[in-house]
Amino acid sequence: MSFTIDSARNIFPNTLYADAVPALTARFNQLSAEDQLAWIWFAYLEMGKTVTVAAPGAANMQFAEPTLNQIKAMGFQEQSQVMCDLANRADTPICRTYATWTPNIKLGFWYKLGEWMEQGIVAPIPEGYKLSANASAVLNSLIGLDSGQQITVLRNTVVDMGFDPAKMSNFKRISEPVAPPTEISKRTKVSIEGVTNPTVLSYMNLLNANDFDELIKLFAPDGALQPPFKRPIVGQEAVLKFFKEECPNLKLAPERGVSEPAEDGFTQIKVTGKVQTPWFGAGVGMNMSWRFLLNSENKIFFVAIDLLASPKELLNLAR
Ligand code: 45D
Repeated sequence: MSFTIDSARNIFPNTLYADAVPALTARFNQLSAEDQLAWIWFAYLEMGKTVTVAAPGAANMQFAEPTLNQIKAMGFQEQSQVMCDLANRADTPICRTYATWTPNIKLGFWYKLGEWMEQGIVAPIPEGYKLSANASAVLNSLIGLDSGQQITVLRNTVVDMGFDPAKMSNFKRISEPVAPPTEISKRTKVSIEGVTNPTVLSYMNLLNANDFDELIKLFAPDGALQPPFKRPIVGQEAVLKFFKEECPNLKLAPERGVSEPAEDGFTQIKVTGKVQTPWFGAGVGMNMSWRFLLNSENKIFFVAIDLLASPKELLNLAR
């Protein structure tokens, strides 16, 4: 019996991922649009006490500029309406434009609006706005999570706003220019306690160097990558597109792992360690695992990336 993508998803099945994140995201989605916007505002303020959002240099902002200028020119009431529409996933021109942006552009857009709200250029959350009891409870749960899980919840809320692309007939994600990879002489090399497999080491090093064209060659043609809380992305073309759209400037710091033979000449390797996003830099180290399944040619047939439930999971390398 040979592996399928579905069976591959179950390697190292006792990996405990941060299920608090989808649980909280689901509770957030039950809130009214007004409550959602205020909730994010309070969550953002609360998190700002411990972590700082780094440069909005993380996003190609030129794509959001026309929409931002349009919003800037509106009165407060109209601005509030736009923000509510985004939270409501309404069918409006701005919500349709928003849907075509990559997660980084969406984050950069809100980063700018947040700045403008503070400066009084965009309608603020009304002074004295009181969250519903439900929203307050959801906020308290968020505050109880580690910072890596908090920023993931926040990212989810932003990424899910706007009109639903599945309902758009002519949907086309904008494609951002991809920055050139890091010069060879400036690249770093990871080392992973317990893992010497060259494919796994190259995966980390090439991702850290933004060298996606070389990185994709480590995958089998029908290979798959499963991002945290997502279904697998299947095939070299789709995975490469994902790398270019969502993975520039990540910093992977794997720490340890195990490698063992699996059936049919496959090898399964689990690695744990930290990941930084360009948005928060060294301020937030997310506890992550990579579960690789390599075929007999040492190509990646499957890799799942999980956000771990707790730092303790960094030491869980059991099958
Ligand atoms: O609504 O090996 C206001 C893969 C109020 C690739 C606001 C990976 C109103 C393979 C405050 C203005 C990618 C899978 C809003 C590895 C309002 C691989 C603004 C993993 C919205 C390792 C809110 C990568 C704002 C990972 C500005 C795990 C919110 C990457 C900003 C994770 C939130 C990245 C930001 C994460 C969140 C980034 C900037 C979790 C960023 C989160």
